[in-house]
Amino acid sequence: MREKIERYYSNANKQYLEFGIDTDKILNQLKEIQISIPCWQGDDVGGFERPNAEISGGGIQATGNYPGKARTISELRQDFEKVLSLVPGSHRFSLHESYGDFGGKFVERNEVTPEYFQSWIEWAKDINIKLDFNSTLFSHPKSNDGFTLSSKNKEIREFWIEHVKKCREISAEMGKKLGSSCIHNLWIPDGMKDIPVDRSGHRILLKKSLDEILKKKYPDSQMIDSLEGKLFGIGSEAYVVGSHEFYLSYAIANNTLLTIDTGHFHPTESVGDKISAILPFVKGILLHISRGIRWDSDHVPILNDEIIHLAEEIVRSRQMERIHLALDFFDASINRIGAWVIGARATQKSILYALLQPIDLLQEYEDNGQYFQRLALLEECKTMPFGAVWDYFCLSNDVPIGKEWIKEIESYENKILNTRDKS
Ligand code: RNT
Ligand code: ZN
Repeated sequence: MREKIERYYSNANKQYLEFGIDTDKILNQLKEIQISIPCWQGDDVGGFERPNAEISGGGIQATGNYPGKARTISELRQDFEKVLSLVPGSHRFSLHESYGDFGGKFVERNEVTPEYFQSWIEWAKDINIKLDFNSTLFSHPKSNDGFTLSSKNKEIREFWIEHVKKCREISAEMGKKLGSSCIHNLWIPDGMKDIPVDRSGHRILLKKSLDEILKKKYPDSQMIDSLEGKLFGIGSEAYVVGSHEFYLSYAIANNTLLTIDTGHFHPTESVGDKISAILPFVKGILLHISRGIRWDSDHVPILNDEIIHLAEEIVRSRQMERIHLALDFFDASINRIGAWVIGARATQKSILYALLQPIDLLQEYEDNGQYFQRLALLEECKTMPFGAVWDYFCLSNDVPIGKEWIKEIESYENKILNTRDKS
């Protein structure tokens, strides 16, 4: 097997060299690109705040009831370690606040401290990964009326302001302890089902809350803030306070990152096109790579046209260090470890696909007005031996090649996941 993959790769390498592309160099580059993988794919966004916690409210929804979901912190860690063994390269784990190690007691969201995340930091050190973090402003009675940081009720607003302040402190602790800046992402569910008359009031309150939250500065080496807008959610169809325009403006004015979730736009909008429009104005972009079907359905990303276009724009920006790759999906209808791996590998494949294009020549054609040549070359890229390069990448990073990893997941399901529902 190894010998065959190496032979195919060596041929592919020659073919790409004729295109002016050095695949060895590209694979070294790909190896360094970290993807922040969401903890919440492992348990349908349940978390460990209460026993058998389930996602509720907030306009997001995990559908499906495939057996074997992680019920405890140790099961979630075990599952994620399996994922890491099947995804080439070294990656990050993105935690929500509701996944703290609360030791069986209930810790209110405004009282959470870094101590509840020490065991996560230790685990991350042990397995040599980095962490990212997310405030959790859904699945809570204080967000049930549809508003959090933009609530007209001062007590509710202050409760959530305190929560996010605490989460930033936790993020800084993670970044400091692990020696890698932790991105703190903030998404809030605030919005209305039907047409509001006071759109502005909530937005002014949200701005004030954010100003208050961001007063405390942390060094970039510890944590960086990112803000995530969206178009609509279940129950917030008519009005979302933290819309794309709101956060785009806020991020530019306040030097934060902007989160772009690929499921948070109208289905006909091109998210790839947004990269070059936004990047010159913001500190950086955090991508939540997801696959929406008809709506923000959070399906597992696959190697489709949208993700390829996005990857091409990331690579062509030539500023990849300012674009942070993260995934955001939660599919409860298929094997959850399999979902994680498909999404992570598809994202890596899309970046590899984009890196393997002769950008300089394509650019030259474009600058010369040689549009036929540009289109023809882009078409030729599609039938280059991309798969042989991907397989070799897997081989040289000690993860299963081709479809081999499907068997690994099947056996993990038989040995581990299938025992969970019985115990
Ligand atoms: C919701 C946002 C948000 C969540 C996670 C669980 O629409 O996309 O990023 O998916 O925080
Ligand atoms: Zn998201």
